[in-house]
Amino acid sequence: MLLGCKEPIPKLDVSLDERSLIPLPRKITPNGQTFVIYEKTKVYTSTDTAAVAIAKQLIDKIQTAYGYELPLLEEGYATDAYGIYIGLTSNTVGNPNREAYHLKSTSQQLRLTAHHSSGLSRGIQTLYQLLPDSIVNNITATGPSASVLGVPGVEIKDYPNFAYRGAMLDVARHFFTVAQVKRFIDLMGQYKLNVLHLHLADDQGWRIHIKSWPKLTQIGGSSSVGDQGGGFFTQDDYKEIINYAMARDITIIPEIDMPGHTNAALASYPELNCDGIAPKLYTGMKVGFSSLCVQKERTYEFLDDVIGEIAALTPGPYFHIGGDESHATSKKDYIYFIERVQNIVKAHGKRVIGWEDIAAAPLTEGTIIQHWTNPDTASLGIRKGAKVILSPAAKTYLDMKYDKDSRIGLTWAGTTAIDSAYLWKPLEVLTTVSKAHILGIESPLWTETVVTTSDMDYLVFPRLIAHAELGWSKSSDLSWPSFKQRLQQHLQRLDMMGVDYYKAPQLFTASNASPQK
Ligand code: TNX
Repeated sequence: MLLGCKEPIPKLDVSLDERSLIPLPRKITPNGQTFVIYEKTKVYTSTDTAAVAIAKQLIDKIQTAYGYELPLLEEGYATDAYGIYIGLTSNTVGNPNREAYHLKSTSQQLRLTAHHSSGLSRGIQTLYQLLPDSIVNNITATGPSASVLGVPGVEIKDYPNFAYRGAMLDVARHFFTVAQVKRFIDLMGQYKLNVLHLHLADDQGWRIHIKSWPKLTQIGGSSSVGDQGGGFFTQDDYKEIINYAMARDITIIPEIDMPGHTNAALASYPELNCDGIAPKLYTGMKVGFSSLCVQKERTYEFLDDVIGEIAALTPGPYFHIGGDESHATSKKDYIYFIERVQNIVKAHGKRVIGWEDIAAAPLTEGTIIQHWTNPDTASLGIRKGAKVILSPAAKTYLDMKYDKDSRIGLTWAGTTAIDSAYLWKPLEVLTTVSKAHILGIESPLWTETVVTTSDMDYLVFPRLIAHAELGWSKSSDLSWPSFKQRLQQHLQRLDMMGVDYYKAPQLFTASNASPQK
């Protein structure tokens, strides 16, 4: 106890075993002490805006869950009084990675430091996992909860295995609102994922307003799979999503899939069709039947406008051009098209990402391919100099069923149980690849069978959590029994957040309440 304190700091003894850390940090050294947070605990920050922002996030989170506001002090960071310290420092993790962070708790202090703001964004998530599960509560919804919080004493030095750790949300087959996307960002961010790829246009719907081509959303935004209503993001909506993600250090990657997967655009503007006739809106689930008219100059004026407007709204470095399953485009046309579009994207200052299919075309410098189904095609792209994002369908496609009885989902790539989603080696997916070629992992949620938030939760969780650990944690530390145990412990937190995850029988043993499908 510090001399001079008017009242004693409450006492609490919390063991690290009571907390579940996912993804597993690199280096964890418990010290047997407990840091106690209660309403008088001061939060000190370095003068950096990033440190202040993270401190405010922590204070907000505690206020939302427990109803009291910790005092924030932008002075006194250099002292060593009892308190929480959040700051940018020189590198104390021993790894230059921008997401590296150092977290240390003793009975006297809780310190979160990093040499880059991204490290603070990742580290704060670890701190939330070191707090009781009730940290996810909303006090106005749940009533008063415990107000003295114990953080187990530990030193953590942590940084990611892969730089790119993403999820994809298809808002084209079914539309999801800004609120649903924000909720998704919050959930994925808890597991240190740092990219959200938005699949913004497909045969069944065009979901982002383009001022120079307004019928894209007026007409093309009105449909969905099964004719279950449409929807689209205004440019302000899109900016709102971007800003929300940015505050959590998550990059948004917009995708406009082309030249195939474009029926919604073709239905909106007859001039984009080679025969000048607009097809009907499409509400089925087939792929590979539509194509922009590759030979028409108007097509490239259209794309220059669309890519230009979206690129101008997007602070992240990437623009995804899709390029998959263009079965209605001749190979010659496809190659010509992909070459031209890469140049348009570059002219708007963005780096191109495309599904692995684009490896059939010459790839401009810096183009990234996203592997999904054919390792040979992906390897061809790598030989052409591309880096790769790994989304092997049989392991990472969140829209695959867990087993044949899953209530929604597809099965074209097989079924993917939770252990299967965890048990694969990113370095072994493509034989011709070394770690230097791999940017990271992305888990796509295609939404042909996904309509509600509950549907989304069911397919995404807990598999996305498994992928997050594969992307972040040291590969030699990965262990299914350890992950399974931590995940089982973490389920209560998902329950408290109202996440309607799949209650996989394999996660419920005799000692752990029984599941229902
Ligand atoms: C394949 S993955 C597609 C999507 C579908 C998905 C369904 C990819 C590049 N194309 O158009 O939605 O399968 O799993």
